[in-house]
Amino acid sequence: MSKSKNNPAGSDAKAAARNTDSAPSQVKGADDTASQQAVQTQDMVAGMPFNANKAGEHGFDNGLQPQPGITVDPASRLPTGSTLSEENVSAKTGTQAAEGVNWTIEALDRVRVDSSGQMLTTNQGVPIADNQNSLKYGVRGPVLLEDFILREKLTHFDHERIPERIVHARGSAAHGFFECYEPLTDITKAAPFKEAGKVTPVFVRFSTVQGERGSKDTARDVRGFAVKFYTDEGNWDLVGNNMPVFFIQDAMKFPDLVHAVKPEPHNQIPQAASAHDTFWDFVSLMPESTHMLMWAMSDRGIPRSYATMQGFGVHTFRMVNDQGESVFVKFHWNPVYGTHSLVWDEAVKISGADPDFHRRDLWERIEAGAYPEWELGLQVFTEEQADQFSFDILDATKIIPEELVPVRPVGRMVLNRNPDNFFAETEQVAFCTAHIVPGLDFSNDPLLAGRIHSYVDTQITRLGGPNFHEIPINSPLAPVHNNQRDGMHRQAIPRGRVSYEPNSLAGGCPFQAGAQQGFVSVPARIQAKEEQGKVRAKPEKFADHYTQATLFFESQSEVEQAHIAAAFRFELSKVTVPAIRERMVASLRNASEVLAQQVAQGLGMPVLPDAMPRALQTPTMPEVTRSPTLSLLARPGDGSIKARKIALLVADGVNGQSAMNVHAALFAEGAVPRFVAPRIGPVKTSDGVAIDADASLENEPGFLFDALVLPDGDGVADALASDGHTMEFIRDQHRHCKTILVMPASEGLLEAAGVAPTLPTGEADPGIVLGTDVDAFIAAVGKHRHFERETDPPKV
Ligand code: HDE
Repeated sequence: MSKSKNNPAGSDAKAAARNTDSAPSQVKGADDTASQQAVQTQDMVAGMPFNANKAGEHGFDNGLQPQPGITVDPASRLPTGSTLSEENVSAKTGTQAAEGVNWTIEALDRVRVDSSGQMLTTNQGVPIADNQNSLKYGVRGPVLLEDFILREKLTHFDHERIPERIVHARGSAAHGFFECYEPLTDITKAAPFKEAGKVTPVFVRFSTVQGERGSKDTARDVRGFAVKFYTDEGNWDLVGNNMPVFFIQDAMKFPDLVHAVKPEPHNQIPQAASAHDTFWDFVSLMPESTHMLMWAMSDRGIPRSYATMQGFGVHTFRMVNDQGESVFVKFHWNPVYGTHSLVWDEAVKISGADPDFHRRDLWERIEAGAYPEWELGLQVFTEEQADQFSFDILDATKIIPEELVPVRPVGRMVLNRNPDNFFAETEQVAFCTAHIVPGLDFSNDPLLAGRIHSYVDTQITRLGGPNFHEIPINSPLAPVHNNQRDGMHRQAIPRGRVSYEPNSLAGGCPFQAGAQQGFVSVPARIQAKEEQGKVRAKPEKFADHYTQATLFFESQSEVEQAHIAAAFRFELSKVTVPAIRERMVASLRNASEVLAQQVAQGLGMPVLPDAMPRALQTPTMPEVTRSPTLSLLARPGDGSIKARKIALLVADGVNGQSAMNVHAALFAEGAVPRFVAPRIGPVKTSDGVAIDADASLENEPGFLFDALVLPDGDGVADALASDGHTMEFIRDQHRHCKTILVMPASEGLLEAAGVAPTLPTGEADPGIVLGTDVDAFIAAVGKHRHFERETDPPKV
C-alpha cells in the first residue's frame, strides 16, 4: 500500500469509494471497506459482460425450457449490501441480514404475542401508567388534546373493522396438516405428494356463501372448503366447496348470481337465504344451474358440522410430473366421520338458539381432541379420455361419475389446532385460486379463469393493498425473493440497491429458476382450427343442462329425494311472484317429472306448466344413470359416536347413580353428554349421588343435541313434565329422527309428548330404545338418524 506523502494510505481510492455520485475511470483498492466494496462490485459486474440468456428467450421450444438466470458470485457480502453501516447493531435494527433469509416468512411464532406478566404499553412500547382515565385539566376539567394515550387507543379502535368478504363472509378456520400416503411422482412433482408420510402444514377455512359476517351458520347454502397448503415450494390454495359443481359455467355470470342471491337491494332482506324472488328469478332463467340446485336443495345444503361434509376442488385441474407430462385431476375430500346433515326444521331452530353452531362445533371438536379428518382422493384422467366423455370436463356444472373415473385415495388431512386469534388468522387469511405450485396447473375452465383473476383483486381492497401476502397467516414457509417493492404496509426490508432483473450489480440475484426448479405452465397446445378465433361463446356440450341433474336426483335414497322436493317447495313458496315458481317447475320437468310433480303439488299448482324448452334438443346419452356414491348415506362413517352431543334430562327425584353410569358410558365413547335440568345447578337425586346440571331446558333446547336420554327415578318424570320445555325437547328429538333412550320411569313422558315408540308402519322404532340398554342406545346413536320415522308433514 502506498504511504507516499502525497497519497497517505491510498486516500484517493478511499475518497472515491465514498462518493455516491461518480467514480474514477479505474477502481483502485485500499485498506478500507468502502474501497473493497467498490473493487468487488466492479469485479462482480465485469463477470457478466453480456446477457447470455437473451438468445434463448425466443421461439416456442425455448419457451418450454427456460434456462436458469446467469449469476456471478460476489467475492464477499460487501457488494450486495445496502449499507456499510450494517455492522452497527441495536435492539431495534437487529443484526446484519442473514444470507439468503427473508424473516417476513417463517412460522407464526414470529408474531405471536403473549402478554402474561407484561406491562400495558402504547403501540410505541411506552408503558401506560393509567388505563382508566383520560387526561383532564383538573378532575372535573376538560379533557386535554395532548392525551396521546387516549387518542391512540380510540383511533385504533375506530379502524378495527376491515371490509368483509363479498361472498363467504361468514366462516371459521383451523390449522392442521396434510399427510401423503405414497409418492405420486408418476403424475405430479408437487411438493406435498413427493414421499409417503410427507407432512405439509395447512390452514383450512369453512364458510357459508350468502350471509354476512355475523349471519347464522345453519342457513341452507353452499359451504366453502378452502385449504391453504404451506408447501416447500410455495403456497397452494385449493379453494373448493362442499358440492362438486357450481351454478354457472362462465365467470361473466358470477356477479349476477351473487347479486341475485344476496339480500335484495331495496330492503336488504332476506339475510343468508336463497328463498326469495331474485334468486329464483335468476336461476330459473339459467337452466345450467339445475344440477347445482339439486345439490343445494339436498341435505348437503344444511350440514350437521364442517367435520361431516365432503369437499371438492370443483374445477378440473392438471397435475404435471418431472418430465412435463400432464394429466387432468379432480380433487375430493372425504370425511372420516362420515357425511351427516341436519334436517330443515332443525336447521331453522338452531339458527335462533345457536347461530354459531358450526363454528362452535369445529372449535369444540379440536379442543376436545376429536380432530376433524378427511381423506384426499383424486380422479385422474387423460385428455384422450376426457374427449370421449359425454360431457365437457371444462364445464363446472358437471361431475365425473366415480363409476367412470374412480377416486384414488392419496393422503389425509387432520385439523388439530384452533387459531390463537380469529381476526389475525381466520379473517385475514387470503385464499386465491392463482396460488399453485410446480406440479399443478389449471385447465381451461372459463369459470376458473375468472377466479384466477378475482381473488388477488378482492384481497387488495379487503386487506388494504398489494402486500397481503406478508400478513403472517398468508406468508409462505418457502423462501420469497423477488424485485417487487413498496406499497401499503410493506414489511420486508430488502438489502441492497437492486430491484430489477437482469442485473449484474447484485450478481444477477435473485435469478430466474429455470424449467428444472421453477413453475412452467403446461403448453396445452391447441390445434389451429378455422373456428378458433376470438369468440364469446360456449362449447356445444355445455348446453346439456339436465342429464346430470337427473343423475343426481335418481342416485339419492328415497328420504333424500323427499328432502329435495320439500326444499324446493319451501324455497319456492317464499317466492312472491307465481310466474317465477312456474318457470322453475317448468325447468324441473326436464330433470325429473316425479320431482316436478311433487314440487308443483306442494305449491298449490294443480296443472303442471309445459316443460321448459331445452337448449339441447336431443339429450346426451350418459355413461352412468345411477351413481350410488352421490347419496349422503353412502358414507356413514365408522359408526362411532365421537363428538356427538347427548342430552341427559335430569330433575329432582332422578336416580343419580343410573344417570351417572349412562353419562360415563357415553363419555367413554368420546361423546359429549350433558346433564340438562329445568334450571342449572345441583339436582336433588333420589340416592344422594351429586348431579350438577350445566345446561337447562331453557338455555339448551332439544334440537341442539344429537340424542336424548330420559332418566330413571321416582318422581323425576313428574318434575320434568311440569316444565313445558320438556315436551318440546322430546318432540324435536323425535321429529328430527334422533335416538332416544327411555328409561323405565320416563315412559309416561313419551306419551305425554304425544310420541309413539313405534314407526308409522307400526313396527318398533329402532331409534327409541326402551329400558336401560346403553350399548343398544350407543349403537343407535352411531346411525346418526332414523329416517324410517319421518313423515311429511310431521305427525308430532
Ligand atoms: Fe369464490 N370468491 N368466486 N368460488 N370462493 C371468493 O374471495 C369468485 C367460486 C370460494 O375462506 C372471494 O377472498 C368468482 C367457485 C370460497 O376466504 C372472491 C367466481 C367456488 C371462498 C371470489 C367464484 C368458489 C371464495 C370473496 C366465479 C368453488 C372463500 C372473498 C368465477 C370451487 C375463501 C375472497 C375463504 C371467495 C370470487 C366462484 C369458492 C370475490 C369471481 C366456483 C371457498 O374473490
